[in-house]
This record gives sequence, structure tokens and C-alpha cells, in this order.
Amino acid sequence: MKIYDFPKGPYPTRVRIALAEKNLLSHVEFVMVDLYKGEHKRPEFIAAKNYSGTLPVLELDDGTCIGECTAITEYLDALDGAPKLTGTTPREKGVIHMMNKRAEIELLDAVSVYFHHGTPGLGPDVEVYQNPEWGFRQRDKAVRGMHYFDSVLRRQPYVAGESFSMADIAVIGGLLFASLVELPVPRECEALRGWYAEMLQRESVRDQPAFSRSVHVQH
Ligand code: GTS
Repeated sequence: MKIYDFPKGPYPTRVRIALAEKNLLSHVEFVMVDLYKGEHKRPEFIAAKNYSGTLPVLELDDGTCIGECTAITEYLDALDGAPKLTGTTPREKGVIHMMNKRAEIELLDAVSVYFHHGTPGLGPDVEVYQNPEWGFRQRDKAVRGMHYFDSVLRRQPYVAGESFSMADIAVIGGLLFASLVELPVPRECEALRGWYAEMLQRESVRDQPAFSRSVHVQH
């Protein structure tokens, strides 16, 4: 398997965490695609690897390309091996998918829109259209999302219930992106802050390039 990757990016980090959880990191060849050079927007990448022009992309040995972190994680989870990140029972699968989607809509994707529209983002050569007002609205939405996940984590240890799952990984991605754009988790969100501090100690998270000491230098 190959992963088209930007090692410190929040979305690619989601898949890296999933690979680490599943003990699959050594089965993957990582191919760096430089977002700041716009390599992900080149016509050949869009045509052959990912129509969306985003990372990460998983390429299977038969040439099939799978984009979208959720889809990639579901693929990896369907291979043999514990732990299960997307649930086992129908109920677990439903709840995990719901919370993962909420983590994207209410937090991670909102921070991403803020990055691309409300900040210089990937720079003038790559950000060909920016709408700052939309960016700032999404920043406010992300802060509301933080309050929502705080309320969830006040009543249960993990985002989708009693065990670590793909939904935790998506919220980790959201908070990683928030830290890159210097959007702090509100002080009163104590449960979310405590949970995140715990997640940062987890081996699969702690060892990722995004959490190395140079993380704040460049997205
Ligand atoms: N919905 C996609 C997914 O879940 O995989 C979003 C992927 C995404 O936005 N990836 C970012 C990207 O390619 C990577 S990073 O920002 O986390 O490093 N962004 C570049 C762009 O131009 O949107």
C-alpha cells in the first residue's frame, strides 16, 4: 500500500494514527506531496489519485485509490487485526460513524475552512479563492464544536462511548488543526482539554510527526 501524505497535516495524521493503532505503519510506503507547492492540485494528481485534490490518499497494490480519511480508516479496519476503530456491532458502527461525521462537520472541516479562508492558508499561489467572512464564520463554528465535544466528554470517556475509535481520531485531528491556526480550546472546556491531554500521551498519537516539537513551525 502507498499513502500520498503530508506528514504533519491534520488529515493525514488521522490516517497515520489509525495505521499506528492497527500496527500497520511498516506495511505502507509514504509518498510526500507538498501542499505548499500545490502538488495536490496538479492535474495529474487530480486525474490519477484524488478528484478532490486533497490528502491523504491510499493507493492499493492493484492501483485503486481511496481518498477521504473515513473511507481509508474503514478500509484499514476491515483488514485483519485489533483494535477495531470503526466498531463491531451495528450499534457501535452507527454511533462511531455519527460521531466521526460530527467531528468533521462541527470541528475539523470548520477549522480547515478557517485556515484556507481566514488566514493566508497555503499561500497566494495555492489559495486562488479566499472568502475571509466565510472563514471567520467557520472559526466560530469550530469553537461551538469544541463546546459540543466537551459536553460529550463530560459524560463518557471517549467521543463515541466507552472505547477509543475513529471518532476520537477525528477530534484529535480537529484539535491539532486548531492548535496550528492558534485557535485555543476554551478554558471552560475542561473535559475536552483533559481528554486531549490524555490522547497526546497515547503512543499512536504521541509518535506522529505532527506532534514533534517543530509542529508549530509549519502546517
Ligand atoms: N474530506 C477530506 C478527508 O477527510 O480526507 C479532507 C482532506 C483534506 O482537506 N486534507 C488536507 C488537504 O489536502 C490535508 S491537511 O490540511 O490536513 O494537511 N488540504 C489542501 C487543500 O488545498 O485543501
